[in-house]
Amino acid sequence: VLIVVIAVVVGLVLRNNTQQLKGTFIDRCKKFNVSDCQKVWDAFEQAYVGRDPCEVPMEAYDPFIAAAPFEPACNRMMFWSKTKDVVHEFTAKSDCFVTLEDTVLGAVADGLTWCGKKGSSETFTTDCPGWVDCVNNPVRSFWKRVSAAFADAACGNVTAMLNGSITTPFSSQSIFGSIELKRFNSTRMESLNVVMVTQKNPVANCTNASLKMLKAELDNGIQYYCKEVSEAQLKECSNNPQITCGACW
Ligand code: AVW
Repeated sequence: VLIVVIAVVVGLVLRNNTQQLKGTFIDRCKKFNVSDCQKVWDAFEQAYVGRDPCEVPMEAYDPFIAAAPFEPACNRMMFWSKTKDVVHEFTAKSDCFVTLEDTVLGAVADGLTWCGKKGSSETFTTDCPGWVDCVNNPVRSFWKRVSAAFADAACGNVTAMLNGSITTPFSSQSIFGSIELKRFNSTRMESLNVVMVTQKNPVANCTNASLKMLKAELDNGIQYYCKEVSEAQLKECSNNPQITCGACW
């Protein structure tokens, strides 16, 4: 028994970065009943392995998008900006809305850091460029590419959760503003429903100036609505799943 325990411990210590990230990726992938998660991993890895970690454009993940099975959930798709925690706390408790991170496309990499190196076939999880260190880094390009795919699929009535506790809830430089909003298409989409999440003393509401820019960028033919919802109200809704879907706002 002792020998087995020692062997397992040594094995764990020797597990390299590639295997750790791959393990997490494959485990998360399998939760979506994907038949060939190895194939999805291979397509993901080819985007950055052996490359300079500042020279990975978003197109490098095209094969990953092609390999990952993803079906749009019309009328339930949830976009967000500056509300990461509150939106996921909300969607985790019910199946009414689906964020990118709730799909296989986003779930496999949520919260992770990775990059490759020129001349190496390994995946590294430390000493990778940060979000703003260089534009074409593996993590930022990944989120741009999967966000584009998620927005391309947006259909029916779509929701976006924005932060009413900051002065500029909508930023045209965010992924939501620079990628997703631009790809919303009126042939598939009926409406964009902004949910402005507010706290006790809201800094911004639906009359906020930044929303004018959002409306101006929205494809003609997509209806625009905005509603203010307090964080307390959101919590109440997620604790009562039967009212979450239709009647929360
Ligand atoms: P966000 P987005 N430095 O809350 O609209 C480090 O602004 O962009 O929402 N990390 C960053 C930076 C930065 N300057 N900017 C963004 N990030 C990372 C996918 C960070 O992890 C979904 F479909 C932050 O928590 C949403 O609709 C996250 O990106 C949409 O994109 C979100 O930044 C949200 O992107």
